[in-house]
Amino acid sequence: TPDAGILASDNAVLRCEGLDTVCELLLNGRPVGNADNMHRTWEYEVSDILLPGENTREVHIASPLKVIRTADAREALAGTRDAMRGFPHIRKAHCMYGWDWGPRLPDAGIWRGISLIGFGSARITDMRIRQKHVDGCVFVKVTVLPESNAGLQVTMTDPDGHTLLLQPGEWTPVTDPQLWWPNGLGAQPLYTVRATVNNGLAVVEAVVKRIGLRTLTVAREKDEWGESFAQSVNGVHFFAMGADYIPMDNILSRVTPERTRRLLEQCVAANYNTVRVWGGGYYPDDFFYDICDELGLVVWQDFMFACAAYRLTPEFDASIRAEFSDNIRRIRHHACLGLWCGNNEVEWFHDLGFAKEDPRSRADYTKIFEYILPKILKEEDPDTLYWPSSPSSGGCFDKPNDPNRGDAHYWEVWHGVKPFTDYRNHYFRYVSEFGFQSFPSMKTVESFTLPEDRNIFSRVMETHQRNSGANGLILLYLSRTFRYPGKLDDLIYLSQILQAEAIRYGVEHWRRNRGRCMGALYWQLNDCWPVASWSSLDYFGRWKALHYAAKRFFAPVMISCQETGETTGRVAVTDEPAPFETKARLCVTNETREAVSGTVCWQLRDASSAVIESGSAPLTVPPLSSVWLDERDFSGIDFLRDHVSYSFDVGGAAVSGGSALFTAPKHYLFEDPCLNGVRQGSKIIVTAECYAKWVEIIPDGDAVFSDNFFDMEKGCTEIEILEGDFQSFRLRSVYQTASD
Ligand code: BMA
Repeated sequence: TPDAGILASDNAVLRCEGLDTVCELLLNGRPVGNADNMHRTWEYEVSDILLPGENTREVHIASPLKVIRTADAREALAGTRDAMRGFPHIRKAHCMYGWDWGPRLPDAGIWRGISLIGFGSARITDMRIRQKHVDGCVFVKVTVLPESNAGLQVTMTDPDGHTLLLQPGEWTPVTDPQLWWPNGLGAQPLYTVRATVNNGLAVVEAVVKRIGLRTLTVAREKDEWGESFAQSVNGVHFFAMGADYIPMDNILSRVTPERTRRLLEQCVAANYNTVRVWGGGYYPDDFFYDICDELGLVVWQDFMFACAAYRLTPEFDASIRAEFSDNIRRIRHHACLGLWCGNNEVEWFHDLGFAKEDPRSRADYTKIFEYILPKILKEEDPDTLYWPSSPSSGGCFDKPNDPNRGDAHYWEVWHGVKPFTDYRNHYFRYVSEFGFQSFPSMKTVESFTLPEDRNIFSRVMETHQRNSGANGLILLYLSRTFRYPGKLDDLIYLSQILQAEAIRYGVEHWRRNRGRCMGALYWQLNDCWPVASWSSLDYFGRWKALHYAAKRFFAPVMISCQETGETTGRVAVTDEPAPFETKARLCVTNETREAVSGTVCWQLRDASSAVIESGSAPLTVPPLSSVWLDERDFSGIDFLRDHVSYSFDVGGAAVSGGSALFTAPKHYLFEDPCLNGVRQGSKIIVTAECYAKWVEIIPDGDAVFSDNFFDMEKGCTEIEILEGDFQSFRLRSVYQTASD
């Protein structure tokens, strides 16, 4: 039922922000239009059809399976086999047709709001906000379309509530600008820009957008290794730390602002400064970007194309152009927007020859991602970097995954079965994907299994593992690292430790080599259903070991150890039996804008925790840099019994620390740490009688702790309960998981 205002307006439009996907709309039985792209907004003029009182709206949606099957029968397009054949034909989130972590559930429906809008000549069709930073001064220019709007007023309110009047279309200086920074580098002050049209009696149109004053781009400079790729905020190059984000739910309407905020807050809790919105899903809702603005999470934004070849028919061309403009206009003003990226792995897909059955596809690729899209962006958002693909070296199929230029996806650990230590052979300029799978926690497994299904090779559990061969890969890496576990629960725990260790190896190495490498985004942050996957937070938001590890290896000030030992020399004990060295080199990385002074402490200890040798040294780490300490030679130690523990202490307390073995954990002669834990208010005090590795506190409900899956020496450790709904808990470490 339209209100009187709408009926009295000159124009009435039905605005549909999410139609999924191929459909026809009817109002009062009369056709008003069609739609075929879920990623864009559709508007239909309905003034002639609208009636006073009740109106009937119908949306007839075609089967998303029939649509792709018919199109693919006409012309087959190459695409990843993890999704249903034909998925590149339709502008619908690819992963709805399945992915190597998602089910094949291409549902359909109205997935975002539909509204009826009435307006006269005063409608604001677009508001664009640009900013210029010159010698510490910030200028803002707001352009409102159509420019002919009479009675237009534009204001900007600063974070303290002071309002400034802006002249539309003019550059206006901002006094005392408060700059926006990513998480870990500074605060996130936000300004509100408001455009209103007053017809003399009342405000008839209002558009409000929130911005942050900052420059945000990617620095690409020629250097001794090739060409850098470093995110840069307000002129400061920073190391990007975070992960790749996929749709949060297979049922799209379940994604709420509350769930999104919760997910993104967990990113901040793990010290992220960046998230990459991966191109096989959909463009997130406005609230996603609002929350990223507030939390200081820089967004690497892919356009929605992934792992496929596309055919640029005239209809497809028109459809994606509209999709690009809609989404660029919707997202471009956000403080968090770090860069636009054409697609996920499509340039690489062609370069690897995966589109070979499709000779036109290279030409179509070039036209879409190196002509149409950059041209639209030049018009609509020239201030944000456009990067043609991920990974890419800048386009033209010129070695898209070159380690010395642009961003890289590195999958030799995991898909290529290389050992974790292989990360250290690669420096990359910015790693936008690398990952390792694990099983979700036992509680999550229980949510989709019956007791008789609780075996990773059961039919139900295999259905919740979408990457063929992945269970075998987990077991292979397990065999290289741990002793054979006795129970599913321990297997899950060890799979999570493997995952955390894999990613830690990579990130610590790249942060140690900060400057050459300037970003590490692991695959992947989250899940869209309960599944075995590369995520660090499972579908229910439960922290896997990797998320706790991320909190440590993404800590703004982090100490890490580059050890040399049996595992860096050979994968299996039967490999080349030449003697290997036992050495360790510590490094402290500071990703803040202030220098940090403290003390580096290390101890060589045996399995009982007894100190064999130790040392400490004061160290000042300049802002945004890594400082290596001298390498220490531990030759002659008992590498099966001895390990190194280390910490960086500031003001008497360790801000970062860890321990390193010189052999695989399965061969280290762990002793029983006799773990004991006591709850004291909001804390759990854990005591160990000797060295304990990857200590897990396992509550009987859900909880988030200040740390978990941590290493400790003989003594006690205080762990904070940050969130918790549990009665009791138990403890385990790797010592307890070996079966007889
Ligand atoms: C990358 C991603 C995804 C995939 C992941 C794991 O290529 O872009 O397509 O889920 O690898 O295989």
